[in-house]
Amino acid sequence: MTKKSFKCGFVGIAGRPNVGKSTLMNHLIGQKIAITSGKPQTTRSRIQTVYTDESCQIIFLDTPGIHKAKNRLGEYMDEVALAVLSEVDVILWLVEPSDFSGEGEKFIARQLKLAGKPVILVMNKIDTVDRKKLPRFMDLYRSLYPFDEIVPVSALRNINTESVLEAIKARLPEGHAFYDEDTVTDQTMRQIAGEIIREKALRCLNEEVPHGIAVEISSMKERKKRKSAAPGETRPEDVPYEDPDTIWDIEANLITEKDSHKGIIIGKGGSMLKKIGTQARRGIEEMTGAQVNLKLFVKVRPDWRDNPQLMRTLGYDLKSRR
Ligand SMILES: Nc1nc2c(ncn2[C@@H]2O[C@H](COP(=O)(O)OP(=O)(O)OP(=O)(O)O)[C@@H](O)[C@H]2O)c(=O)[nH]1
Ligand SMILES: [Mg+2]
Repeated sequence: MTKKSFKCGFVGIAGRPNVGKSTLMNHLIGQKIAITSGKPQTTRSRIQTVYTDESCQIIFLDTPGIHKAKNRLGEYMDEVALAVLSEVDVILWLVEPSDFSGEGEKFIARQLKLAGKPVILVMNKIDTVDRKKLPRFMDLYRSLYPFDEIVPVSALRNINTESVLEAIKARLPEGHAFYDEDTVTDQTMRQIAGEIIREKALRCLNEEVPHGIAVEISSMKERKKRKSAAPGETRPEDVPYEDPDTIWDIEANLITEKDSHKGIIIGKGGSMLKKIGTQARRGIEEMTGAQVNLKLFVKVRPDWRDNPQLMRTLGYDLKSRR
């Protein structure tokens, strides 16, 4: 009997903003690593995660939504997304089920042709439409690009997502695993904590305010709980944390570009900042499995989204990514 060969490769997840790229990646790897929200341009950087089973290892690269950039941050995001297309073995183009296709779709189709990789069209959010319409939507996309395969799914409702893995596996090169099976992501705990805070700000705030927010973790320290609790400190036996002996002390700045936005982020009597802080603390506690003390501050950095130096200090730098 011949031994089945192992497959390993990189898969880029690309598409317009808000189509569900990060939701699908989190679902496929079975863990929440990339943040998600109902607002476009949630993902700003390339986020790598690793899926490993007995027959293959898939290294996913989630990317920012490709869009018409209105500032330098937008240009950076588009550059990150387009660079991934040439670095991977297989591309997933995620779209929503609709018969609308415009300049954005044509642009992406042209970039895919340039990349010359196998492309799987993943039509996501099929839970939102009448299934009878799907063949028509697929025909429209087929007229834009000669896909290797088209897979209709709902990442949120877990419909047909296994087929995405099968379609990828069929096109992965043979090879050994690059990472050990415990590796899940290239993101540090500090980066994930910052992203969780940004996610809660995105979800709590409206209009243009959340898009101008960046998060800077100024301090993140782990300490062991004392045997007898200090005032305000919970004793290990009080809370069912996975790691009951540890506390994370985190201080973070919510960076905004306008003075007028600072007041909105803080809210009446500090209520909005408190809401964001409470949700973020819970999210970080889920990630660390330990108690978290989170202190949030709001700082104004005028027009940081058009300032390459400020962008660099906030982690949006193409050079540091490579
Ligand atoms: N109904 C429905 N909603 C979905 C599905 N997949 C994702 N969503 C929702 O779509 C919104 C956007 O999801 P994200 O995963 O953040 O989308 P994205 O493509 O990563 O967005 P950007 O990072 O901004 O490019 C969120 O509110 C998700 O809950 C789906 O299958 N069905
Ligand atoms: Mg995303």
